[in-house]
Amino acid sequence: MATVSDITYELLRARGLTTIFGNPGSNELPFLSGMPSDFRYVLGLHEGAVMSMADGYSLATGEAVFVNLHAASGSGNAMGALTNAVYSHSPLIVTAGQQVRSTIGQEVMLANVDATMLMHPLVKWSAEPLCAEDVPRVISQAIHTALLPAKGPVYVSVPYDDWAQEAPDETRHLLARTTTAASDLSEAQLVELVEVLDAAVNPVLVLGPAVDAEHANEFAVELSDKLAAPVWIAPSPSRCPFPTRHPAFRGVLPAGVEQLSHALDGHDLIVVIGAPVFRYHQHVPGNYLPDGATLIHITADAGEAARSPMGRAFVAPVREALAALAKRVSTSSRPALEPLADFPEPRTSSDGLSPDLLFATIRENAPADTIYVNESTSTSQDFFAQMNLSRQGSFYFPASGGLGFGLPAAVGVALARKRPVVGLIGDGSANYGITALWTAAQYDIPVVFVILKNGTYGALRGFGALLGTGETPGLDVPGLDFVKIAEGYGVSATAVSTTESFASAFRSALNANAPHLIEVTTTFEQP
Ligand code: TZD
Ligand code: CA
Repeated sequence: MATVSDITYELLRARGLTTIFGNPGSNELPFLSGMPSDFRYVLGLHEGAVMSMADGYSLATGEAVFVNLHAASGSGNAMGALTNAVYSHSPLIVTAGQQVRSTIGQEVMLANVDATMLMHPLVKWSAEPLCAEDVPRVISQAIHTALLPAKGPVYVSVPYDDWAQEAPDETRHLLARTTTAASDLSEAQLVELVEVLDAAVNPVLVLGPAVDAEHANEFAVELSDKLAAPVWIAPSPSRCPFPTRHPAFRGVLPAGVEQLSHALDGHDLIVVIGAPVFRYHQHVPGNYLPDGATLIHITADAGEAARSPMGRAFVAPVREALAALAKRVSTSSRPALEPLADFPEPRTSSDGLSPDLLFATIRENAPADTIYVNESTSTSQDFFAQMNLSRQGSFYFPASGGLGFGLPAAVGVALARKRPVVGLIGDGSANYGITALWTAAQYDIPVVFVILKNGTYGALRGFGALLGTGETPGLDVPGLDFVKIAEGYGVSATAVSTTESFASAFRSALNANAPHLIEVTTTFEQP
């Protein structure tokens, strides 16, 4: 007779979940001891890094990923990173080992007290099976729940002694189960949307991460071409949904109410696709919409639609909606948009590389299919102004703004994809996920980590200036030597401070086929 462990592993194999990201403790040993040899266990040294590596892997593959953490303490360590997975709709099956069933009530060491409540505010669903026999079904439910729209992380706590119990034969039905969802825009909705788009005098598209996640980038280009409509990326982007050198590309919308509606001034129709409306950041009150504008919102996430403060929302799969709209709208008689001007001339300085000079140098030296995982918070505008991102899946940024994503997510992305991966990580951000360097070294994962060393939490200085909070404690991060830190974790590293030395270190790192870290002295520019 098969055990709960046997059936669970069969189930994970049937769902393609054979790469497991984890950090173990005593509670997880019975699960780990049953792991078949065709599974790959990727060890992370801190649960925040484990979660972000898994997130990166899921973002790059578009698939569910299984995560195994230790009890409440390990789960707690992962929760900051989990906030990013929530807003990027990553279907992570987060599991944690629980103590022996009969002893949990005594609160023995490492019992996960009230386990289902722990991640409850963040995940789509959390559970602890009511008996051992139900463990495989609960894990099956977790996988299907994570993957049904809108996708997102789930949490399951499994007691120590459940894995060795016998699984009832009927459990085998789980192996062949599938769940699919269908809820395309109706014919009537499509007709109405096409009418609105065709009638607009000066429409604008605002695209979000779901366009990239659903591989709908080309439909977005087709729609903007037919409408001769400019395209903005929705504020605080976690992915790049549109080619940044296309004539229609206008940049990333600012994340303040006032500035955002100002940027959209003059448009009578604003069509937001695959993004929340809107993910503001700096609180600068103002009018939500420019005068005379109507907003249409298309998203697969009903919660996202419901919580918006304005607009008419259509809850539907983004890829299908974009494809249908691109096909059906009339080709506009407005003139085609002019090609973009050349890249802006980068600033130069004797104190180090300006961020835009760094990005220009990266653009000139990296292969066109490079994937950038960015966690350099004060330099986003320079990044989008200087980079030529043209392919699906070329850019990732922490979706909730929780730092500690970038460095480990770059490792997860590189594990999942054959394309070159460059992590652009601030000298502040790097510290929250630094232990992923060890995983990159041990598993020989070829990421080029570029640490932008400006000595400060630059974005917070930018906020301070914008919001008028003046000089505050806790904003500088001097005294960090990332070459030594990287070498301590087993990753070779170089420190540079000129364009030429950066370009040469960067080129050899790209060719190394092994992880390498480049610490580059950068200037701080007020964002
Ligand atoms: N802690 C966590 C987990 N997430 C956060 N977002 C912050 C703290 C606050 N924070 C920001 O929002 S940006 C930032 C902090 C500390 C500065 C990051 O500094 P950096 O990049 O060196 O990585 P810049 O370019 O110098 O801003
Ligand atoms: Ca910094």
